[in-house]
Amino acid sequence: MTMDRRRLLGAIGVGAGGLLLSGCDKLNQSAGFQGLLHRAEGLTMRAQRIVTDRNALAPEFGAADLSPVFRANGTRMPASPQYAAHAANRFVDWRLAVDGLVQRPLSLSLAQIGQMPIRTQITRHDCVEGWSAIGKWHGVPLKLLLDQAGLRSQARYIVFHCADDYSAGRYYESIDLIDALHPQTILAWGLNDHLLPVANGAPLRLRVERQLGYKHAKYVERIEAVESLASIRGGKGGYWEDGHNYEWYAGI
Ligand SMILES: Nc1nc2c(c(=O)[nH]1)N[C@H]1C(S)=C(S)[C@@H](COP(=O)(O)O)O[C@H]1N2
Ligand SMILES: [Mo]
Repeated sequence: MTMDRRRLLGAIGVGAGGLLLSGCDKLNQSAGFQGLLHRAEGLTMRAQRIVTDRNALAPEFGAADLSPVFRANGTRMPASPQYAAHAANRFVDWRLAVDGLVQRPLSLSLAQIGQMPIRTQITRHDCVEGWSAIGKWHGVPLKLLLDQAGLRSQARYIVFHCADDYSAGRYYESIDLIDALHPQTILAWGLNDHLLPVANGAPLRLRVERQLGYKHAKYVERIEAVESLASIRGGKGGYWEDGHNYEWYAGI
């Protein structure tokens, strides 16, 4: 289905503006369709599983579709002195921790992560605030990091702990293993053929292409495998979920 849509869009040669108005997106955004979806009590993941294939790929685009500027949203520069010191030092002493329900907890430098296999993908980012942008991301598939750490059998969710303080504490997000192991779910260290700018989450940010913008945690410094989200912070799996009633599963 993804391939058919991509071939169709390629064949009719629409540019970035046209892509934003392609048929599926119109359907997703139409009030009637949204209303239909939300009428079902407790939609989100269960119903999403029935109406869409969660393993399907998000559309990928071509170089001609790239947004001239990939805007930044939310935190643009984490406020902590530790972060400022890492940024000033080009993140050479920065480490990513991978821990929780894993057999081999990891502490990886950016150089080590950069030496792992690279996936590059041009995808569209959709923010609930009503803007979209197409960017080219470079990073390591999350699955490879999790394979290296060895998930324990009880692990059900992956939590991303970020370096930036939002009003109620550090930003954080979480996804289930279907998204964590999805081939387009990457920890990106590059954007548009450059290292990731600070404003877009340097040195490492999540791309989870089947979900909305707020799920794409920036400034990730710790990845934790857990059995349940109940004991993490507010218990709803993310900064916006805990404090502002955003959906935990924000499928697009
Ligand atoms: N750590 C962290 N991650 C975050 C945010 C943030 O403020 N802090 N904002 C989220 C939101 S709402 C969006 S739309 C995207 C914005 O990514 P960008 O700055 O690269 O556009 O990051 C998401 N991840
Ligand atoms: Mo957003």
